[in-house]
Amino acid sequence: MKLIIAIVQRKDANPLIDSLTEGGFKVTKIASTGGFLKSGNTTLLVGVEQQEVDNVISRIKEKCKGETKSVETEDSLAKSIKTYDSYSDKKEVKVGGATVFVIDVDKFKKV
Ligand code: 2BA
Repeated sequence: MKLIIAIVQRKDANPLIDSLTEGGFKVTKIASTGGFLKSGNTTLLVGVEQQEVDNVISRIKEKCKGETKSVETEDSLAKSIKTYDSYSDKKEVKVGGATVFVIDVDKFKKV
């Protein structure tokens, strides 16, 4: 068995969960925060048999399209408020898409 951990944008989470549940997969949704942007994202946990991993990853790819955006980090906003100037620390980052980890599960039990 494998545990798929997918970190996705919040807006993509529900369409992806719908796709996964339609496919017969069980999903847990966790509210999470990215360490770099310090903004909310969503982490999904999906426990599957090995042969289903590619099916899940293709559903993730279909629902989570990436794009490059110029964003202002929370830190730079805080600096800007503190100094009352037009300090800008925008970063070009790829947002969307998904960060996916596939982990071996030693034991799976419901007790
Ligand atoms: P964040 O840490 O908020 O990162 C958001 C995006 O900012 C990243 O997108 C990447 O494009 C950029 N970024 C992150 N760290 C950077 C840095 N030190 N310098 C320049 N740009 C940087 P993704 O790579 O698609 O990651 C999306 C979210 O997935 C991350 O949000 C984080 O929550 C999670 N993530 C990504 N890689 C991870 C890892 N190795 N371990 C744990 N979580 C990870």
